[in-house]
Amino acid sequence: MGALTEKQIRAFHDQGYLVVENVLDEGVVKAIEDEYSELLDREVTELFQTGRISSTYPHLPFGPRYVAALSEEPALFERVNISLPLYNEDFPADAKVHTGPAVFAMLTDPGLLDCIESLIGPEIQSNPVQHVRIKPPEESVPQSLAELSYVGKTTWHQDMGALMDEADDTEVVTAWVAITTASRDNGCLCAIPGSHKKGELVLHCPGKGIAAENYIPASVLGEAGKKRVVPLPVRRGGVVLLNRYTQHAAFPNKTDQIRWSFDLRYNPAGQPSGRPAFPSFVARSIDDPKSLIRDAAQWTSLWQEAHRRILSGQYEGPIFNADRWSKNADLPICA
Ligand SMILES: O=C(O)CCC(=O)C(=O)O
Repeated sequence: MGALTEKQIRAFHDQGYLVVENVLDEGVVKAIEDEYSELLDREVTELFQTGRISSTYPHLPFGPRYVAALSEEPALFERVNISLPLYNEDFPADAKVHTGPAVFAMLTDPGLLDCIESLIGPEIQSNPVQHVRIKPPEESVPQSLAELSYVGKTTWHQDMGALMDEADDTEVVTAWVAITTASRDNGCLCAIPGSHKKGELVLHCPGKGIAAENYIPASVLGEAGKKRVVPLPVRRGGVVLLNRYTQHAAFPNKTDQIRWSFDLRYNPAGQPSGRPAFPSFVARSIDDPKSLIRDAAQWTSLWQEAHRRILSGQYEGPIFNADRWSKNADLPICA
């Protein structure tokens, strides 16, 4: 049964976004923090043992420890992500994807799936376009990651623009989950109300430093668009739901603490995900309960298999749809 009221569903369809507080129980959020503390501990130990960082920073709490290790080894962000890397070239044989039980519990959380069910019905597939974004205070972001939205700034975009064309008719919904309370000061999302209504992609430019960071140029956003920007603060455990065409971005983190979120995506079961290299799974189903993935071990093996197929060349296509916007690189509007 869906969790959202008629009024909330109407607001989502009118505005293209909806902030829902108190979706995840404190226990679910705390389990993620504990799991990530252990993950960070393992990662910094390995980085230290292989001489890539000068200390494991054992006495620091999670946020400062992550920031300290990241400043020495920017690749750390990729080692804690819940996705494999998005590039084909030089795909790392030892690429990591974090698929722990606490993250799986969040992905399949009944309260979260109830919200999604209100929007797309009860046959729900977890879409593998998903990331963790642990954002340091702006001045502590390593220079090489400043343009990368996992760590640094998030420019204006529509989520549909990051998918392969195969997903053009897919009704994917983004669920942006706050692990730390997100405020305007620490870099919450912001959106332009109603910007999804045409149901089409506007022009994006390929990112300047990082091509995969597609952005909508200021002139396409227009003065009117910029004036209508709405900040979307949300407390820890709350969720921001986004239509696939909603134009949105995130504010920079101006505080001295990390800002931590996960962005997850769900689509009606059976629709293409837009990232065929990576595994989708059925998270809720009445019609076909046998198709459900029920634990993190099963989910982990799906990612392991995806990794193997990419490395062996069995998966031959691009991982990310770079072609969608790269052709715009020379347009004056993208200069
Ligand atoms: O958290 C962020 O900075 C950006 C997330 C985002 O834009 C998304 O999930 O589509």
